[in-house]
Amino acid sequence: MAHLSKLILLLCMCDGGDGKAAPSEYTSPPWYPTPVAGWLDEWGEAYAKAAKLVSRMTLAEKTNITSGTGILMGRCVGNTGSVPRLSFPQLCLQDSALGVRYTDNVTAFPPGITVGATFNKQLMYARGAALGKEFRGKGINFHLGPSVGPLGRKLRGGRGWEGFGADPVLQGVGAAETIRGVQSQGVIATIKHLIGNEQEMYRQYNPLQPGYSANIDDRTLHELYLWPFADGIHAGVGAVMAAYNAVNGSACTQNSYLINRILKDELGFQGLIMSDWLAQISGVAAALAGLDMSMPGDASIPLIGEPWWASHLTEAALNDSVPMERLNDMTTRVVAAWYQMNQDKGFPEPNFSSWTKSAKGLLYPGALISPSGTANEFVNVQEDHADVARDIAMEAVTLLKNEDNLLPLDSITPLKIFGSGASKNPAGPNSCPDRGCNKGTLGMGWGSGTAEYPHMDDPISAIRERSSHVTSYLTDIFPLTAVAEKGDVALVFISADSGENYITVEGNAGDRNVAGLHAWHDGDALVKAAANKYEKVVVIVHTVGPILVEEWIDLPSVKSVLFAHLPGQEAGQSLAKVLFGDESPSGHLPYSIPKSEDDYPKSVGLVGFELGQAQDTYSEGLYIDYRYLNHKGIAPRYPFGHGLSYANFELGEATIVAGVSLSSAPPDAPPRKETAQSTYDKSRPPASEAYEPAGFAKIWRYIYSWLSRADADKARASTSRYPYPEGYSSVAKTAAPGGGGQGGNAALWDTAFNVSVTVSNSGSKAGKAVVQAYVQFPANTGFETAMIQLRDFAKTARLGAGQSERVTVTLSRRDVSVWDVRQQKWIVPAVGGEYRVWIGESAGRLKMVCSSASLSCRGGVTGPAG
Ligand SMILES: *[C@@H]1O[C@H](CO)[C@@H](O)[C@H](O)[C@H]1NC(C)=O
Ligand SMILES: *[C@@H]1O[C@H](CO)[C@@H](O)[C@H](O)[C@H]1NC(C)=O
Ligand SMILES: *[C@@H]1O[C@H](CO)[C@@H](O)[C@H](O)[C@H]1NC(C)=O
Ligand SMILES: *[C@@H]1O[C@H](CO)[C@@H](O)[C@H](O)[C@H]1NC(C)=O
Ligand SMILES: *[C@@H]1O[C@H](CO)[C@@H](O)[C@H](O)[C@H]1NC(C)=O
Ligand SMILES: CC(=O)N[C@H]1CO[C@H](CO)[C@@H](O)[C@@H]1O
Repeated sequence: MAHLSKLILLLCMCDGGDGKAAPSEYTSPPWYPTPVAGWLDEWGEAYAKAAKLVSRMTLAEKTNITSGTGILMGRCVGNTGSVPRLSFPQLCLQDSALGVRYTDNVTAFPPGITVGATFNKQLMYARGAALGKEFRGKGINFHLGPSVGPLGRKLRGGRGWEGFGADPVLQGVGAAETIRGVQSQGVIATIKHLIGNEQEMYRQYNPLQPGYSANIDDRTLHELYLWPFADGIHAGVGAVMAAYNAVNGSACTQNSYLINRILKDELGFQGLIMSDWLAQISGVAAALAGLDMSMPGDASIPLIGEPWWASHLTEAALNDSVPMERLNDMTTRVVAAWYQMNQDKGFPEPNFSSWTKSAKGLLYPGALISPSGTANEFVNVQEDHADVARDIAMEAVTLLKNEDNLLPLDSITPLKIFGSGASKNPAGPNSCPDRGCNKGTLGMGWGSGTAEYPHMDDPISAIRERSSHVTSYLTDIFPLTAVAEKGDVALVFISADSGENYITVEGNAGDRNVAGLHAWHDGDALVKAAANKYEKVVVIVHTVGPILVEEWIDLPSVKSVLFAHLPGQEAGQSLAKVLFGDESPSGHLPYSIPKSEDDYPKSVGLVGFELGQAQDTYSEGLYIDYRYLNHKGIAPRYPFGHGLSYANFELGEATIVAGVSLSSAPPDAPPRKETAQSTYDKSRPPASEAYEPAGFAKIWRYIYSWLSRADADKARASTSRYPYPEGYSSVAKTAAPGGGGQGGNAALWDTAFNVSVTVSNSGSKAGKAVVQAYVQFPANTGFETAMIQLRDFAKTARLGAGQSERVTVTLSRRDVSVWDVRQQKWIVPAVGGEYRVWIGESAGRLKMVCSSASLSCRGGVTGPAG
């Protein structure tokens, strides 16, 4: 969601975006009609109930619930219309992926990137469940998260921190666990942004320029960017959000191939897809292309009461432009998602307002004249969720370097603390709207992916509790007054921030366009100055993503480096527990740290700055992050997955067992079952179903689905034919070969191989170990693949000295497959060929390998990337 002041300036071109065309090899073929949902068993009951209810709805009732009522026209950032006659309520949609946005008494959890760095599936789920409880407690039907797009292809991309890391499996596991957690509370999760939203600048359509086009080939789409969406759908996610940008030249909100064919047919998505806020650029075309919900309801110019849908969709159905089958399907998808999460059984109504902090306020701030009433009930939904937030922030702390075992610290060593990031923003942690500044401890990036901090537990307070010998210099310029005593340890806090495009912070319009990959506020100079004066320096980094550390990482006094990522509200104790050794660090990098930005190809840099549609062509294909560096033989400073511990872990006996017997393609999916929607009357309804009731007291500029009697009659009598897009058809297509279940062919999730390994702690301090499993495909299969690819991971319990645990990681059929563009299926490129499963603690440090051919494992090896 973007910010109002900027949105108001966004008048749309609304033509599907013909700017400078995408390279001719990148096109999105037309794909119509939208598959009618309800054929999968997991959703069967919800569809049966939904069909029963929707079959009783009038036309204006149906179009009321697939559109928002307009921005600022209700308590939430998105509010749908309702069907009062049948007791179907308005639905509330609310940001963000890390906590309930725009309200109080909630938890500001760490964002996705920090969650990814824990490599802990239980914590991923626990955060999802806690989020679900808080959203439910505030009366929110749709949680607008998790975010897995951006995937993290661009190191400078502004919103990568909202997702779990620069790898499809880490993103996919993070998304699936979050979704299961959120939906366990009866709240509909919304996986976003479909797809290719890898940078912030030039993402939106505006009068001068269409949003950029992400030009992605089919195999790269499937193996990297679509992968976590498939996992989310496999986990049963109820909603998807379409991105602002285009793919292959066609806007994501109306790309029929992307929505109808890939999302709904191949991935078997049974929920609903909504637009990002004001991302929709057409009415009929978007409906035909498969969009199901218009958010927040306004057309391109908000706040004038003009919708793309609602009354206009009613009109489009009456004049026969949008077939009733499509309209019924969108409505049914919304109602089915509501039943699927049991929201028909006592779901609370919203009890907060996004638009005021006061108890009373305008009910419809977007209206010129709005009634006032209760706005906030201040329901406290935090429970003990600060514990989950703190555990995540702590388990994410990633120790990159620890020479001479400088860490952990004791309580008597004199500490000198540098950097404004050690303490909270003096003006208050929420003083900048949507966290649009980098002042004080950086707990999250900026934009719509934020929440208000209920408090900020800052590092300096937590450190002072542990040590009586603390001197602090909380500035980013090294103070001339800094004193040095014998035995001093200097702790230097530096940071790097980014966020969403509608706010520019220190010249950065979302992406790190000015700051590059260096620490902000000249953090490099601060570290160097401290390293010059003190013999023992610990660098603590709060960051949205990779930063360059080359200027100081090899300085002899820089002994220890900790990445605390973005800790959310619990930044202090989580760090102190690691610094002072109550817990060993157990975080691992969710991306690689390169030595230079030039180590990556130009294609993953920011694009735009030109007339016409900016073209973002994924010419690096399957090679991003460690996949690229390995492919080119470039050593990173720290590899993906790297993270040290105070404990010392060793891998013991390992075994590999085969699961299902593999065949080239997975077994064909069974034919689709009949959907409950097949009972619908598909004929065009009478105009009377759209008539606005006499005497209804309308709120000015609110979006309604009714038409005046005259307009309804006129639309119903229209005989002109809609100029359907090329390739349009209303005849159902045969099912995509790659489909079958939720997320694709159900057999893709069968176990191909399990690897079990014993991890033991041979050190003297307790800690948790992370086991990472990377697959290496057989050579010469006809499919080039990345040297190694993360496929699964596991984290042990806290192992004391001498303790061990046996962990199992799983490779599914999909994990040993490639996407075959010609067959449009995942295929195992070499059935019976030798797959190697590398086990270790980072992509660069692999200590054991198992072979699928000999079904045996060996230790004492060096990984393929050295
Ligand atoms: C985009 O174009 C590429 C190259 O032709 C094609 O492989 C891919 O399927 C297209 N994707 C979409 C979503 O249209
Ligand atoms: C549409 O929703 C609004 C807001 O909830 C409600 O006032 C109106 O009655 C609904 N219209 C229909 C046709 O039910
Ligand atoms: C607010 O949420 C609480 C807890 O979920 C619920 O019991 C209550 O009904 C809600 N308040 C309002 C005014 O809807
Ligand atoms: C029917 O109504 C819709 C919505 O106003 C409009 O976009 C479309 O062009 C109309 N179709 C025809 C054939 O006039
Ligand atoms: C693989 O491991 C999982 C998780 O431990 C287990 O549920 C499954 O049964 C195992 N499958 C095989 C073939 O060993
Ligand atoms: C427990 C708690 O944090 N309550 C707060 C809820 O929100 C109101 C309004 O902001 C505060 O006054 C309460 O202190």
